[in-house]
Amino acid sequence: MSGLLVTIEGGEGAGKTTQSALLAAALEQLGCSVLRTREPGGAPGAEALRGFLLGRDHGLSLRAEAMAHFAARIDHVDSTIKPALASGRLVLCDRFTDSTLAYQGYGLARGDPAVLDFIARLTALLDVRPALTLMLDVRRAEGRRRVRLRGQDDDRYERLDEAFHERVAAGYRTIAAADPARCRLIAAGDPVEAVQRRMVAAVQALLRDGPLQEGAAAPGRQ
Ligand code: Z5A
Repeated sequence: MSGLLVTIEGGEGAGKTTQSALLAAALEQLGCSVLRTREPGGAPGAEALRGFLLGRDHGLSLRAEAMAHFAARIDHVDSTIKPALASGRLVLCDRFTDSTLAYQGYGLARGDPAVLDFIARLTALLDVRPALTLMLDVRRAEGRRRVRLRGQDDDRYERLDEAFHERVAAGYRTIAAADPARCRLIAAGDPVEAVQRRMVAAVQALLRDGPLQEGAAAPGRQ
Protein backbone atom coordinates (compact mmCIF):
# COMPACT_ATOMS: atom_id res chain seq x y z
CA MET A 1 0.00 0.00 0.00
CA SER A 2 1.46 3.34 -0.98
CA GLY A 3 -0.64 5.78 1.11
CA LEU A 4 -0.09 6.93 4.67
CA LEU A 5 -2.35 6.64 7.70
CA VAL A 6 -2.15 9.56 10.16
CA THR A 7 -4.32 9.42 13.26
CA ILE A 8 -5.41 12.22 15.60
CA GLU A 9 -6.10 11.40 19.24
CA GLY A 10 -6.98 13.19 22.46
CA GLY A 11 -9.70 13.71 25.03
CA GLU A 12 -13.01 15.48 24.42
CA GLY A 13 -12.70 19.09 23.32
CA ALA A 14 -9.00 18.72 22.49
CA GLY A 15 -9.74 20.07 19.00
CA LYS A 16 -9.39 16.90 16.91
CA THR A 17 -12.24 17.68 14.50
CA THR A 18 -11.21 21.34 14.10
CA GLN A 19 -7.58 20.45 13.53
CA SER A 20 -8.33 17.55 11.20
CA ALA A 21 -10.27 19.87 8.85
CA LEU A 22 -7.52 22.52 8.88
CA LEU A 23 -4.75 19.96 8.44
CA ALA A 24 -6.54 18.34 5.50
CA ALA A 25 -6.89 21.73 3.79
CA ALA A 26 -3.21 22.58 4.40
CA LEU A 27 -2.05 19.20 3.06
CA GLU A 28 -4.29 19.47 -0.01
CA GLN A 29 -2.59 22.82 -0.70
CA LEU A 30 0.75 21.02 -0.58
CA GLY A 31 -0.50 18.63 -3.25
CA CYS A 32 -1.55 15.63 -1.09
CA SER A 33 -4.76 13.77 -1.81
CA VAL A 34 -6.33 13.54 1.67
CA LEU A 35 -9.21 11.43 2.95
CA ARG A 36 -10.67 12.62 6.29
CA THR A 37 -12.47 10.04 8.35
CA ARG A 38 -13.35 9.29 11.99
CA GLU A 39 -14.04 6.59 14.56
CA PRO A 40 -16.21 5.08 15.72
CA GLY A 41 -17.63 5.24 12.20
CA GLY A 42 -16.19 6.09 8.81
CA ALA A 43 -18.13 3.41 6.89
CA PRO A 44 -21.88 2.58 6.81
CA GLY A 45 -21.65 -0.50 9.06
CA ALA A 46 -19.27 1.19 11.47
CA GLU A 47 -21.55 4.27 11.66
CA ALA A 48 -24.43 1.98 12.69
CA LEU A 49 -22.24 0.58 15.48
CA ARG A 50 -21.34 4.16 16.51
CA GLY A 51 -24.96 4.88 17.41
CA PHE A 52 -25.04 1.75 19.56
CA LEU A 53 -21.69 2.40 21.27
CA LEU A 54 -22.28 6.09 22.07
CA GLY A 55 -25.90 5.75 23.12
CA ARG A 56 -27.09 5.12 26.65
CA ASP A 57 -26.14 1.87 28.45
CA HIS A 58 -25.52 -0.80 25.84
CA GLY A 59 -25.09 -3.50 28.49
CA LEU A 60 -21.88 -5.00 27.06
CA SER A 61 -19.11 -6.31 29.30
CA LEU A 62 -15.88 -4.34 29.16
CA ARG A 63 -14.03 -6.72 26.84
CA ALA A 64 -17.10 -6.99 24.61
CA GLU A 65 -17.25 -3.18 24.43
CA ALA A 66 -13.57 -3.05 23.38
CA MET A 67 -14.27 -5.73 20.79
CA ALA A 68 -17.31 -3.83 19.46
CA HIS A 69 -15.05 -0.79 18.88
CA PHE A 70 -12.75 -3.14 16.96
CA ALA A 71 -15.67 -4.59 14.97
CA ALA A 72 -16.51 -1.04 13.85
CA ARG A 73 -12.80 -0.41 13.20
CA ILE A 74 -12.34 -3.49 11.03
CA ASP A 75 -15.36 -2.49 8.93
CA HIS A 76 -13.84 1.02 8.63
CA VAL A 77 -10.40 -0.38 7.70
CA ASP A 78 -11.79 -2.79 5.10
CA SER A 79 -14.36 -0.46 3.52
CA THR A 80 -12.66 2.95 3.72
CA ILE A 81 -9.06 3.05 4.93
CA LYS A 82 -7.45 0.24 2.93
CA PRO A 83 -8.96 1.29 -0.43
CA ALA A 84 -7.79 4.88 0.14
CA LEU A 85 -4.27 3.77 1.12
CA ALA A 86 -4.15 1.46 -1.91
CA SER A 87 -4.81 4.44 -4.17
CA GLY A 88 -1.96 6.39 -2.55
CA ARG A 89 -4.01 8.81 -0.43
CA LEU A 90 -3.09 10.26 2.94
CA VAL A 91 -5.80 9.09 5.35
CA LEU A 92 -6.42 11.45 8.28
CA CYS A 93 -8.38 9.57 10.91
CA ASP A 94 -10.00 11.23 13.96
CA ARG A 95 -9.45 8.53 16.66
CA PHE A 96 -8.17 4.97 16.07
CA THR A 97 -6.75 2.10 18.17
CA ASP A 98 -5.25 4.41 20.83
CA SER A 99 -8.79 5.53 21.71
CA THR A 100 -9.69 1.97 22.70
CA LEU A 101 -6.51 1.66 24.74
CA ALA A 102 -7.08 5.06 26.42
CA TYR A 103 -10.88 4.86 27.02
CA GLN A 104 -11.55 1.15 27.53
CA GLY A 105 -8.06 0.12 28.70
CA TYR A 106 -6.86 2.98 30.91
CA GLY A 107 -10.22 4.70 31.54
CA LEU A 108 -12.83 1.99 32.14
CA ALA A 109 -10.49 -0.91 33.08
CA ARG A 110 -8.17 1.41 35.09
CA GLY A 111 -5.10 0.02 33.32
CA ASP A 112 -5.85 -3.63 34.16
CA PRO A 113 -2.95 -5.47 32.41
CA ALA A 114 -5.27 -8.26 31.21
CA VAL A 115 -7.52 -5.75 29.40
CA LEU A 116 -4.54 -3.81 28.00
CA ASP A 117 -3.14 -7.09 26.68
CA PHE A 118 -6.53 -8.03 25.18
CA ILE A 119 -6.64 -4.69 23.31
CA ALA A 120 -3.01 -5.08 22.18
CA ARG A 121 -3.87 -8.48 20.71
CA LEU A 122 -6.88 -7.02 18.85
CA THR A 123 -4.62 -4.23 17.55
CA ALA A 124 -2.10 -6.78 16.28
CA LEU A 125 -4.86 -8.39 14.18
CA LEU A 126 -5.25 -5.21 12.09
CA ASP A 127 -3.32 -5.08 8.83
CA VAL A 128 -2.85 -1.30 8.86
CA ARG A 129 -0.85 0.80 11.30
CA PRO A 130 -0.58 4.59 11.61
CA ALA A 131 2.68 6.07 10.30
CA LEU A 132 2.09 8.99 12.67
CA THR A 133 -0.25 9.71 15.57
CA LEU A 134 -0.83 13.31 16.63
CA MET A 135 -1.94 13.36 20.27
CA LEU A 136 -3.63 16.61 21.23
CA ASP A 137 -2.82 17.33 24.83
CA VAL A 138 -5.08 19.82 26.58
CA ARG A 139 -5.98 20.32 30.24
CA ARG A 140 -9.22 18.53 31.07
CA ALA A 141 -10.86 21.76 32.33
CA GLU A 142 -10.15 23.52 29.02
CA GLY A 143 -11.46 20.59 26.93
CA ARG A 144 -14.62 20.48 29.04
CA ARG A 145 -15.07 24.27 28.77
CA ARG A 146 -14.89 24.08 24.96
CA VAL A 147 -17.42 21.24 24.76
CA ARG A 148 -19.84 23.08 27.09
CA LEU A 149 -19.57 26.22 24.94
CA ARG A 150 -20.38 24.14 21.86
CA GLY A 151 -23.52 22.95 23.64
CA GLN A 152 -24.18 19.46 22.17
CA ASP A 153 -25.63 16.55 24.15
CA ASP A 154 -23.01 14.46 25.97
CA ASP A 155 -22.32 10.94 24.67
CA ARG A 156 -21.98 7.90 26.95
CA TYR A 157 -18.29 8.54 27.62
CA GLU A 158 -18.59 12.30 28.13
CA ARG A 159 -21.05 11.61 30.96
CA LEU A 160 -18.46 9.60 32.92
CA ASP A 161 -16.82 11.27 35.94
CA GLU A 162 -13.72 13.48 36.08
CA ALA A 163 -11.53 10.67 37.46
CA PHE A 164 -12.33 8.60 34.36
CA HIS A 165 -11.27 11.44 32.04
CA GLU A 166 -8.06 12.03 34.04
CA ARG A 167 -7.20 8.32 33.60
CA VAL A 168 -7.84 8.63 29.85
CA ALA A 169 -5.51 11.67 29.62
CA ALA A 170 -2.79 9.90 31.62
CA GLY A 171 -3.32 6.81 29.43
CA TYR A 172 -2.63 8.84 26.30
CA ARG A 173 0.64 10.12 27.80
CA THR A 174 1.66 6.55 28.65
CA ILE A 175 0.89 5.40 25.09
CA ALA A 176 2.93 8.29 23.62
CA ALA A 177 5.90 7.54 25.86
CA ALA A 178 5.80 3.84 24.93
CA ASP A 179 5.82 4.49 21.17
CA PRO A 180 7.96 7.58 20.46
CA ALA A 181 8.60 6.53 16.86
CA ARG A 182 4.90 6.94 16.04
CA CYS A 183 3.42 9.42 18.50
CA ARG A 184 3.80 13.20 18.68
CA LEU A 185 2.34 14.92 21.73
CA ILE A 186 0.96 18.28 20.53
CA ALA A 187 0.30 21.05 23.07
CA ALA A 188 -3.33 21.91 22.21
CA GLY A 189 -4.35 24.48 24.83
CA ASP A 190 -3.26 27.39 22.62
CA PRO A 191 -5.29 29.21 19.93
CA VAL A 192 -6.37 27.14 16.92
CA GLU A 193 -3.78 28.66 14.53
CA ALA A 194 -0.83 27.90 16.83
CA VAL A 195 -1.93 24.29 17.27
CA GLN A 196 -2.43 23.99 13.53
CA ARG A 197 1.15 25.08 12.81
CA ARG A 198 2.41 22.27 15.10
CA MET A 199 0.20 19.70 13.35
CA VAL A 200 1.32 20.74 9.85
CA ALA A 201 4.99 20.73 10.90
CA ALA A 202 4.69 17.20 12.28
CA VAL A 203 3.09 15.85 9.07
CA GLN A 204 5.56 17.73 6.87
CA ALA A 205 8.41 16.08 8.82
CA LEU A 206 6.82 12.69 8.14
CA LEU A 207 6.45 13.43 4.43
CA ARG A 208 10.03 14.72 4.24
CA ASP A 209 11.86 12.16 6.41
CA GLY A 210 9.50 9.16 6.51
CA PRO A 211 8.45 7.41 9.73
CA LEU A 212 11.01 7.58 12.56
CA GLN A 213 12.84 4.42 13.49
CA GLU A 214 11.95 2.81 16.82
CA GLY A 215 13.73 4.65 19.63
CA ALA A 216 14.97 7.44 17.34
CA ALA A 217 13.37 10.28 19.29
CA ALA A 218 11.61 10.97 22.54
CA PRO A 219 7.91 12.02 22.37
CA GLY A 220 8.62 15.65 23.27
CA ARG A 221 5.69 18.07 23.26
CA GLN A 222 5.64 20.30 20.17
N1 Z5A B 1 -14.34 6.03 21.96
C1 Z5A B 1 -13.99 4.97 22.77
O1 Z5A B 1 -14.36 4.95 23.95
N2 Z5A B 1 -13.25 3.96 22.24
C2 Z5A B 1 -12.85 3.93 20.95
O2 Z5A B 1 -12.18 2.98 20.51
C3 Z5A B 1 -13.22 5.05 20.12
C4 Z5A B 1 -13.96 6.08 20.66
C5 Z5A B 1 -12.81 5.08 18.67
C6 Z5A B 1 -16.41 9.53 20.32
O3 Z5A B 1 -16.94 10.73 20.45
C7 Z5A B 1 -16.41 8.91 21.70
O4 Z5A B 1 -16.11 7.53 21.56
C8 Z5A B 1 -15.33 9.52 22.55
C9 Z5A B 1 -14.39 8.38 22.89
C10 Z5A B 1 -15.15 7.14 22.53
N3 Z5A B 1 -15.99 10.05 23.71
N4 Z5A B 1 -15.51 10.90 24.48
N5 Z5A B 1 -15.24 11.65 25.27
P1 Z5A B 1 -16.91 11.84 19.34
O5 Z5A B 1 -16.12 11.41 18.18
O6 Z5A B 1 -18.30 12.23 19.07
O7 Z5A B 1 -16.31 13.01 20.16
P2 Z5A B 1 -14.83 13.35 20.53
O8 Z5A B 1 -13.89 12.53 19.73
O9 Z5A B 1 -14.66 13.33 22.01
O10 Z5A B 1 -14.73 14.79 19.96
P3 Z5A B 1 -15.21 16.15 20.50
O11 Z5A B 1 -15.76 16.15 21.88
O12 Z5A B 1 -16.13 16.66 19.43
O13 Z5A B 1 -13.90 16.97 20.56
P4 Z5A B 1 -12.81 17.34 19.47
O14 Z5A B 1 -13.13 16.82 18.12
O15 Z5A B 1 -11.50 16.98 20.06
O16 Z5A B 1 -12.92 18.95 19.45
P5 Z5A B 1 -13.55 19.95 18.34
O17 Z5A B 1 -14.94 19.47 18.00
O18 Z5A B 1 -12.60 20.21 17.28
O19 Z5A B 1 -13.64 21.24 19.26
C11 Z5A B 1 -14.56 21.34 20.32
C12 Z5A B 1 -14.94 22.84 20.49
O20 Z5A B 1 -13.78 23.57 20.86
C13 Z5A B 1 -15.45 23.48 19.19
O21 Z5A B 1 -16.46 24.37 19.50
C14 Z5A B 1 -14.22 24.19 18.64
O22 Z5A B 1 -14.56 25.31 17.88
C15 Z5A B 1 -13.49 24.57 19.91
N6 Z5A B 1 -12.02 24.60 19.76
C16 Z5A B 1 -11.26 23.72 19.07
N7 Z5A B 1 -9.96 24.05 19.18
C17 Z5A B 1 -9.90 25.16 19.96
C18 Z5A B 1 -8.81 25.97 20.44
N8 Z5A B 1 -7.53 25.68 20.13
N9 Z5A B 1 -9.11 27.00 21.22
C19 Z5A B 1 -10.40 27.28 21.54
N10 Z5A B 1 -11.48 26.58 21.12
C20 Z5A B 1 -11.22 25.51 20.34
